[in-house]
Amino acid sequence: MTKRALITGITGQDGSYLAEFLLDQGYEIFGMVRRSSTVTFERIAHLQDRITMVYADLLDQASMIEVLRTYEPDEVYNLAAQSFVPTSFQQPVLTGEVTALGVTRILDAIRLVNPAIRFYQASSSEMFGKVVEVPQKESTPFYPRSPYGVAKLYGHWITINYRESYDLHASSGILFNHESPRRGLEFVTRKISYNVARIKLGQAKELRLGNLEAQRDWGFAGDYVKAMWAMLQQDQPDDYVVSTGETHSVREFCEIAFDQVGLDWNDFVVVDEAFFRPAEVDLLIGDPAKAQDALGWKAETSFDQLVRMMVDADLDYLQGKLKGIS
Ligand code: NAP
Ligand code: F7E
Repeated sequence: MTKRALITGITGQDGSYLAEFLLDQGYEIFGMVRRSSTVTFERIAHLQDRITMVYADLLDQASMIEVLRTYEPDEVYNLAAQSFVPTSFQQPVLTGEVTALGVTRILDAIRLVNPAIRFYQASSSEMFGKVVEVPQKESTPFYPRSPYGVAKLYGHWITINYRESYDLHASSGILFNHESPRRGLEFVTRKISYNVARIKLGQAKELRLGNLEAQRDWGFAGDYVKAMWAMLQQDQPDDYVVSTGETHSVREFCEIAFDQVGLDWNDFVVVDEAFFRPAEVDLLIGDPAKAQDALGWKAETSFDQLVRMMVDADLDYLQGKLKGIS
């Protein structure tokens, strides 16, 4: 029988890649979207005729219950969140409502409507924050450094709590940063690739950034959504770190991105205090051994490939050769 998956956050970066992947696996997809005065479907425009859009909001419990009752999914992937760390400092309560309590709303809806539904929670390496162990693995203690990290930690633990209390097949993927040409323009990787392309095309003269020394374990989103699916195919629910096992600085990202267009990053990057955060996460590097062993998952795209892919895509996008990536 055709499996049915509900994806919250389908209009986001990961939602679009997960929808593509699940469609390839033969799934029927229900994409949860919230009402907006403007259309937010750019990333999934190419899939729209193969997905059923369903309207609900993580802030509205009844809407979640109604969606589950009506569309009867076998699997729910909870990718929706207020996901931008700086916004979480400006809007900490909203971030808590969506990114933390939103998880309880959907878990409770599953418990009430059909506890057999398998559930994926998009946990984050931001939960490790000021890291107490290098590299970070599933057993590493958490130390979040932003309202976003704190909210994700709540979502992580409520997922474990519902698994243990109600025997739900609920798993958390502790995903490290993953990027793509569909990444939001405000995140540092896409901000760099987009502006490198603008500079190359003569549309901008400089790139203003914050902390160039921050180090992240950056992978490709298209690889990471496969791990989400693999978690829900296991007999038992569990939690998994999903990462490349390598770390690189923002500075290194700049070096390769400018190199891709034959320019020197030193000539264009300006450090601007406005982009520093009240509390920073200095270093993230994940140990993906458990995901490799248990799920057979491995990052397939190197850091160098990722950076160059993003710059090339933005050059195409800005020249009108590519749609659906902003
Ligand atoms: P994203 O591009 O920011 O997408 C977030 C999605 O959440 C959008 O579809 C957004 O809808 C939706 N959303 C926000 N508030 C909502 C609400 N109240 N009700 C329903 N939907 C709502 O995020 P992403 O990069 O794809 O990440 C996917 C998930 O993984 C997020 O939970 C994120 O926190 C988590 N995560 C991401 C990374 C990463 O490196 N990308 C790493 C670890 C964990 P609109 O289009 O309407 O705004
Ligand atoms: O910042 C530094 C910044 O905003 C990365 C989200 O998907 O991954 C993401 O969170 C680093 C930070 O991502 C700028 O200070 C320097 O150290 O791209 P980012 P993030 O905060 O790591 C995790 C895993 C998630 O779960 C989140 O949802 O880059 N940085 N200069 C800058 N960052 C930004 N945004 N802009 C700058 O100008």
